[in-house]
Amino acid sequence: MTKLVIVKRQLFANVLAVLVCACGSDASRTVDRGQPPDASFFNPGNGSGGDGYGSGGQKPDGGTVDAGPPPCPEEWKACKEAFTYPVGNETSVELRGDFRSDGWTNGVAMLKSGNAWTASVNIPYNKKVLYKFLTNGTTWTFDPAQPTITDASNNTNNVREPVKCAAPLCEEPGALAAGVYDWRDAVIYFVFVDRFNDGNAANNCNVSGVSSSLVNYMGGDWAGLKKKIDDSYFSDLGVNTLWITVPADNADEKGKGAGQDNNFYSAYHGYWPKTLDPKSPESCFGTAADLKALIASAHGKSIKVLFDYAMVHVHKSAQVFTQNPTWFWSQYDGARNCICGQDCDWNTDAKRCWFTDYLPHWNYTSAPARAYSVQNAVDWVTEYGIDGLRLDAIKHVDDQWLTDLRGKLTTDVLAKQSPQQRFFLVGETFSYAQSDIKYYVDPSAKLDGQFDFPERLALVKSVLMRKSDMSELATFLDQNDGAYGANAVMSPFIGNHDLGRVIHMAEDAPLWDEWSNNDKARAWTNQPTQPTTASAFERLANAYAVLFTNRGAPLLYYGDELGLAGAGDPDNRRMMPWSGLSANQTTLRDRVSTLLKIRASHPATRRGKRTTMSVTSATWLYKLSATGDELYVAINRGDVSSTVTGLPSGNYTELLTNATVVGGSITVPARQARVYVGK
Ligand SMILES: [Ca+2]
Ligand SMILES: [Ca+2]
Repeated sequence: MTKLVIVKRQLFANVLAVLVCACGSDASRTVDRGQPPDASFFNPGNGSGGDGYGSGGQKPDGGTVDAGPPPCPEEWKACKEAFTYPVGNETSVELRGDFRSDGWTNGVAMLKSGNAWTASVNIPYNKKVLYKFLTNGTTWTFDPAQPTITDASNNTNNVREPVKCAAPLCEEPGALAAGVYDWRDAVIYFVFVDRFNDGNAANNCNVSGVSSSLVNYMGGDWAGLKKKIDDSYFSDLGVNTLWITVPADNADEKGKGAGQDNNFYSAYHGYWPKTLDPKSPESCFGTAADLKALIASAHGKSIKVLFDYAMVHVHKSAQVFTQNPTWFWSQYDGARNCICGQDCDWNTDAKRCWFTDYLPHWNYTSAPARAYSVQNAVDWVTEYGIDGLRLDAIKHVDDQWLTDLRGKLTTDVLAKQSPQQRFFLVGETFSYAQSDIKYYVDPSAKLDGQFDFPERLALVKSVLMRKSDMSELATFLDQNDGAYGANAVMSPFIGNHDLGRVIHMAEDAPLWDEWSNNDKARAWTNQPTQPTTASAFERLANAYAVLFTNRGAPLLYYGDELGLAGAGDPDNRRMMPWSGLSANQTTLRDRVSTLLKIRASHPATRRGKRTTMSVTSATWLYKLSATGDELYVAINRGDVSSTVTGLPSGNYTELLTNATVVGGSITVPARQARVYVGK
């Protein structure tokens, strides 16, 4: 089984096209999207892992209060069991075994009581346990009262046959100490500050000579965002974390796009930092006091705040560059003009090439440069008391910068907290290869997680574009769930600021796919109008039903809760509409809100174990279970009503329609999701 999984992962990594990131420069959108992966992108077949409902004796409780213990995934159940060893002339005895993941290396010290050494430990429910005793810290000894078993490698252990205790404990993996925020509970919303809400016309900026109003400042600011926080827009929507664009002061001049892009842009996006001082943030968005007020409002509503942090480069007008040129790579490398995508390569020169000729790339092999930059990131954190950072284009900085940052956050920020929180570092590596993304994920030394581009692709292909089967999505997600390590908190998403707006991929005839670049072709001219057919909105709602009932800290790109229209960058950054919404748009937003309320009240959606009950080309029914919580999610991405099998007998409340439903075969209308909880 293990071998099969490894083979599949290697296959997965091999067939995926690796993408090159120009993310964050915003001088250019020359992302090379590579070649489309072939049909084996998804590992087809064997999508229905459902093993029915009867194995654990768990059933909907029929509405009675005392119907038995709360539901618990089989894998989390444990039984408290006593182990004993007869007292001899030894001075210490440890119990070691596979009753827990580190049980062979970290023993449980046994206590001497009368004629026996004893230890009471939690062992997995209904699973065979192998164990031995270590006496005096040196000698392996067997339990004389229990049988032994010798494996093919000639290792002999005691064996305890599977135990089914009457009242098993439920031990959730990854549970945190009281008072420590669990980032698996986060729902992130990306606020593109300049495009969100203009709360103060007096601070509006205008850069002359840019190619379109789409790439000039539009007036959004921190006061406008604060107003929406205060008006409970995010609380009503179900969002509890905001990622806001880079707050550092940016260059005030125009800049030409990189490479073949001859358009002129402004720094409305925040990725051309000029003044790094946290006390003097971008005046086009407000004052330091405005930014602090925004954060106070957010925290007052239990909303966390992540700043976007741009650490790959500064603008050439930055004083830190003009005064410390050796802290930056030279634009010229001998004979080469080291611009990414020109004489230097986006990949092989990733950590030194300039995105364009006015964006000097930090040289983090220089210790003083690295120390200055890391200190600056920490200064932003402490000045504003934020909860995490989103790190732009992480593959373009040396690893040492990231590990230094993690270390300094631990010593300078977390060490002063009680209890110590988890400072959330989420990165962006624009790739559909899990291996590229995973490289930076290590909550103890690097990132807590990254945006999950492979999951995004799977969701878009199956639910929005209907190009691949739901069974392929199920198989992909089963493999993807553990792909980044047990402690990672990945951020799955559907849309972001570098991709054409996803509503157009959900239309009856999608306007572009992942590989055609047609979203870019319409970014400046022939821009798409707002879709009006309900079907596109229903498909997007369906994708959200999957996104919001699965693990990770999901990301919602501003406007995508309304199915906002737009081609590729820069048309994917239109001003957020606050009036004139269609019924389809408000219905979609209401559905997002309902799904996020379900997510908030059901831990099984955030950290539960998922089991496929039935899956076909167009439908998927899965069970989610966590300690004391169990629900079923049915998705029909097809354009006709479908019968879905696998919902166990019993009575349920369907949470999206408030209907009472009887288990068995259920009917799910075209392009709809359903969420069932036992009554
Ligand atoms: Ca403004
Ligand atoms: Ca500025």
